[in-house]
Amino acid sequence: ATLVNDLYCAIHYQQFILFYQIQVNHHGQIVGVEALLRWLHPQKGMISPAQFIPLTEETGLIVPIGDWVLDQACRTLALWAKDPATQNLTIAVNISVVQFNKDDFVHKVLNKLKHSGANPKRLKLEITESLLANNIKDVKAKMVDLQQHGITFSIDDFGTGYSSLSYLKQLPINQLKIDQGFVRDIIHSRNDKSIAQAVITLAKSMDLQVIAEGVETNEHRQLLHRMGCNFYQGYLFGKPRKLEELNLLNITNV
Ligand code: G
Ligand code: G
Ligand code: MN
Ligand code: NA
Repeated sequence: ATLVNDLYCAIHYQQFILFYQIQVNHHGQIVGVEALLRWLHPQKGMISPAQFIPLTEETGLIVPIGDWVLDQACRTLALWAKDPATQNLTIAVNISVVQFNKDDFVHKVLNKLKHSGANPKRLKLEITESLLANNIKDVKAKMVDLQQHGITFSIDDFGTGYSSLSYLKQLPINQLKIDQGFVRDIIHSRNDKSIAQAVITLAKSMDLQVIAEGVETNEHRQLLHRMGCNFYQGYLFGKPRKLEELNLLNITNV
């Protein structure tokens, strides 16, 4: 059987798992998590979304799969709302362009929040610049609608896309995510450091939050902190894990 055929059955057979990776502030306190999809294939084992998301976008399967991800995230938020230790944490969910561009996307998200009882303010949607490459009017209308209900937006892989920067002032964006491709060699690469600094400066001057991903070492973290970055995500703080295996206690300064 091909991977596509297997994908059609994967939801029904409950082969998807949602992992969560923590995000911390400059004190090392957990502020939220990013939800990261995993596929536990019966023969091939754990498959990364990088290997199957493109296929789901071509086939439209990303829509039911994305629905499942949002349902899980909303359920977790509703659960966390009951505990003072977790009630302020956000969950960031990756949203594919295909998913966002569906006419009923806004309606669906709002319904899922309502149905689960999750606080919209704790849901963050991670979108990429590719979404902003066209039909900006339509995208803006949807984002504004969601934002007015309390949902926030983060631009994932910022700086790796092709879109113009002018959208930043037109859209209700809350956060820029520095791509891990700029963080990996930031200690030794002047170019990567310059780009990361430009993103941080841009974010600050526009009153946006900025988070660095792929933070693997203390050197990464300390340099980014000196550069003005206030939020971090990466293996230094924790790998993506199942909900049950997440350690949501504060991470002390490592
Ligand atoms: O966790 P990992 O590094 O394997 O993720 C690889 C890529 O898959 C990342 O770029 C991430 O944005 C994407 N991804 C992870 N989970 C989801 C999801 O639920 N929906 C979509 N559309 N993309 C996801
Ligand atoms: O593109 P996006 O940011 O949505 O995906 C994040 C991806 O990066 C996930 O697949 C996650 O597993 C991976 N990731 C998270 N932290 C680190 C890290 O510190 N180092 C590396 N190499 N990958 C990471
Ligand atoms: Mn992401
Ligand atoms: Na990214």
